[in-house]
Amino acid sequence: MNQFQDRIPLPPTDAERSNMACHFCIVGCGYHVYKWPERHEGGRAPDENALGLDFRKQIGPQQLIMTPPMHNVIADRDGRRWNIMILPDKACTVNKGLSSTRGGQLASVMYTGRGTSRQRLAYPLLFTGDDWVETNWDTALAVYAGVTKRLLDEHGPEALAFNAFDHGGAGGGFENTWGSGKLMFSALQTPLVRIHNRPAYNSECHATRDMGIGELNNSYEDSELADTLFYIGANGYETQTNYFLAHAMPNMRGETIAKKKQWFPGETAEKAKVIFVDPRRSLTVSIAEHVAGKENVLHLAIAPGTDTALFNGLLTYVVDQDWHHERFIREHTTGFEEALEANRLSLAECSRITGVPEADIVKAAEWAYKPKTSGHYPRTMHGYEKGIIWGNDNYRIQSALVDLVLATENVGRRGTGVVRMGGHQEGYARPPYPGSRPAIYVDDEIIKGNGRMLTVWACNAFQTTLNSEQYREAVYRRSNIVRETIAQARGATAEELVDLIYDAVENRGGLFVVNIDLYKTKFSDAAHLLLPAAHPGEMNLTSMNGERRMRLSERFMDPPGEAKPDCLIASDIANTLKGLYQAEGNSEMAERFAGFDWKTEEDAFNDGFRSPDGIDSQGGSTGDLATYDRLRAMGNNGVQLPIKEFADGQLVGTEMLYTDYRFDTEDGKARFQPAPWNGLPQTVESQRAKHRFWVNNGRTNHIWQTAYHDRYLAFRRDRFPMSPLEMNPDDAKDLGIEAGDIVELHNDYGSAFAMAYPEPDIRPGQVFMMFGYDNGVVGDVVTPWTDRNLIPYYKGTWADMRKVGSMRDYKRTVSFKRRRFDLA
Ligand SMILES: Nc1nc2c(c(=O)[nH]1)N[C@H]1C(S)=C(S)[C@@H](COP(=O)(O)OP(=O)(O)OC[C@H]3O[C@@H](n4cnc5c(=O)[nH]c(N)nc54)[C@H](O)[C@@H]3O)O[C@H]1N2
Ligand SMILES: Nc1nc2c(c(=O)[nH]1)N[C@H]1C(S)=C(S)[C@@H](COP(=O)(O)OP(=O)(O)OC[C@H]3O[C@@H](n4cnc5c(=O)[nH]c(N)nc54)[C@H](O)[C@@H]3O)O[C@H]1N2
Ligand code: SF4
Ligand SMILES: [Mo]
Repeated sequence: MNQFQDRIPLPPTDAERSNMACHFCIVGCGYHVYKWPERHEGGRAPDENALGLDFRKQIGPQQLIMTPPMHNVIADRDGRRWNIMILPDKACTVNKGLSSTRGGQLASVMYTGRGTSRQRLAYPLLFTGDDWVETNWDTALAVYAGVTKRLLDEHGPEALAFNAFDHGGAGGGFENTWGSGKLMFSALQTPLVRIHNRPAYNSECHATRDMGIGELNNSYEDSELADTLFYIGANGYETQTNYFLAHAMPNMRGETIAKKKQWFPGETAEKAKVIFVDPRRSLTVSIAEHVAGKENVLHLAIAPGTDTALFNGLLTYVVDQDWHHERFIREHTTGFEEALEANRLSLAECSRITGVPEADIVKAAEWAYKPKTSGHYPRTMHGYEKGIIWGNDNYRIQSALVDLVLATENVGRRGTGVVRMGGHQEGYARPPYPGSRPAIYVDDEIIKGNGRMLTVWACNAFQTTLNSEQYREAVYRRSNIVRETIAQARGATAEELVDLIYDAVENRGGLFVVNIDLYKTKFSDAAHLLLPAAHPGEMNLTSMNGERRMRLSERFMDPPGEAKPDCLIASDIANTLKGLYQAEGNSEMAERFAGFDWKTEEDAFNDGFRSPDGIDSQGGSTGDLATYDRLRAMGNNGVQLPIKEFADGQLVGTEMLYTDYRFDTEDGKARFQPAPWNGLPQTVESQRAKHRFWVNNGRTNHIWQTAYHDRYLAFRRDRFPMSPLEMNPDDAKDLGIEAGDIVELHNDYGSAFAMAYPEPDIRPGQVFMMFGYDNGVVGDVVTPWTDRNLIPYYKGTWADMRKVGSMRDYKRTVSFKRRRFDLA
């Protein structure tokens, strides 16, 4: 669809206005949704439009951000059509009125009932063996619950596999994690569950949690207060955009110096210094140089996967200089001496392993940890994300990083922190996972022929998992067995279909695949049943952002057709199963599926987030203080979890964790963990030894995740018709590759196709491919290696490259202009 038109109507004064936290990234920017009847509009005088602005003259710079993609005309179920406008909220402390290229198009991704938006699933779809047909919920649920029950009765829960979201924002939220979690863990009790972004049910942050430090421990404001901003494997401008623009950048410009002086009297306060640890010169590095001045930015372009060595070298140097905090270490931590002993690494060794000059390692240590002129310890905010989470041995790297942070007391003080920059918003409320740690490598089980039914819920591993070529191949092969069986069915009732499917998965190695999504996806190509879900805006949904700020995004429109919120799909499934067990007089099993009598998403919220005991929830013990009404009243600023109290009509939250030195361990002390440098894993090393290019991969500003909405938006699709692959121009020349050519990366695990995009900032022998796209999947060359807790090393694989050929259309229509902001 084309999002651009030459005029947009203004909301009239009586337009309905509701609150919405952007559904996409962790930052959760505040937006206002205006809704008013189609063919009406407000006037340009300030008392004639809902924004109260005077459009008869030029609006001031930065006074308002309003673009055509922020407007749309949507359809409700009764057929009435409405204008909607989704504008960033100036009063929201998160984004301060800013939008990003992704959140700025929220209105464009809402269901209009026309054009490409009709790609949204509106009714359950059943695959008849050769074609999809629309069906009703009764039939869909009878098939889903019927197969589930046969498997549960005759096999036990291990036959029931799930790929499931565990986050906030779209395809998540406290309501939906609770609904799906209660179904999977309390009712079905299956351990064969993997999370949307990794092949097992585990944590992205096992190490830091084991050390007593939760991963979201400060506020966005701490990036305004820090002396030094330390970005580790995080491309903040492209991936947490408005956090970077609204909080980090003002500090880089020196605009927060007065605030720092006020907060920390007597301490030296200057504009921020910025350190990046990233093998690649990212857009964020170039922007930071532009904003802060090159002399205030240090880019440590480490050799891929060598972060552990870098942190250990820094720790050793800092302790040798006596810049560590003895008193804090003594009183509030354990295990310092052992960790130091294990991690010790000389400057020379550190430099040799990481490829970073010794002088730069020393400079980083001085910027981040050397006492300031005023004698105070510097306040350094450490923000890390997928460069180390999906790095070489997640557990080891995080241990090494948190050791360094603890030694220098960069946690629990304002202006500091060691935090995930984050991916999605968070919204976790689930009963405990019934499996163990390490959990089950679910993808591997599926490849080996285990699991008989797979529910794919708001995620799409076909584009996003590791070793994805082999995974897809196994799922297609097993799914086809079921498809062929279904194709034989003539005039079969739902019950007869259940018997046929059961036979195919039980006796012939088949896999019954159900996809619960907004759209038909690449994964749906292997599915047999599709259930249509609703997303934020079409339901009320609560989530928290990267500073634990919880908001209610309000429903302002209907979902398409008969699509439903995920939590209510979960309750439908549970209630259908309960009915089946009751019908055969099995009250014990029926009881397991009790407790799903929810009418609305608010019922699910009250049952999960607000329920008092036994629940593994980010709500904590005071979650019950948060009601929908109270959250609605708190608007786009919401409340930072955990909630302290409800006083004077306000929910009172927590800005920073660990200011009281009570860490999340049994004795309340933070725990150092030994983390010696351990090289590359053998599986990865073997690819490195054989192949020419390190295949770095990750995000670009324009595209959200698997492009599930973006693929239908001409502006996005035309920008990247295929996954762009940034590569060094000399390497390109050497292989006879030009911008816009199609190339193939290949190694022992698979091959991935991409569109060449030469970029001088990419080092020779390295490439950067956009992850997760539907046209060119980098996961096809990612090895199956994981760390001890089954966390993948998505960023670490090597491959050879071949030119497939030239693509006339790409060359004609795609801009290959540099995406970096160059300083002359
Ligand atoms: N090589 C490589 N692989 C990676 C990564 C990497 O850096 N490199 N990163 C990993 C990371 S961090 C992530 S998060 C994953 C992302 O991997 P996925 O989670 O698989 O990708 P998404 O596009 O977020 O999938 C969301 C799906 O849910 C649907 N959806 C959206 N909203 C709703 C809703 O409200 N309800 C329902 N039922 N469906 C909805 C969308 O249409 C889409 O199909 O990829 C991981 N894989
Ligand atoms: N525009 C946009 N924003 C997004 C998303 C999106 O799809 N699009 N997705 C959201 C999600 S779910 C997530 S998880 C976040 C991810 O946010 P980020 O982690 O910031 O994004 P990535 O691009 O995956 O990876 C970050 C950086 O890791 C670097 N890297 C690779 N290998 C190494 C290494 O060995 N060491 C170090 N130190 N760095 C390395 C890469 O060069 C890259 O610049 O983004 C969120 N925001
Ligand atoms: S920065 Fe993230 S949350 Fe904010 S508007 Fe952009 S995508 Fe949405
Ligand atoms: Mo993510």
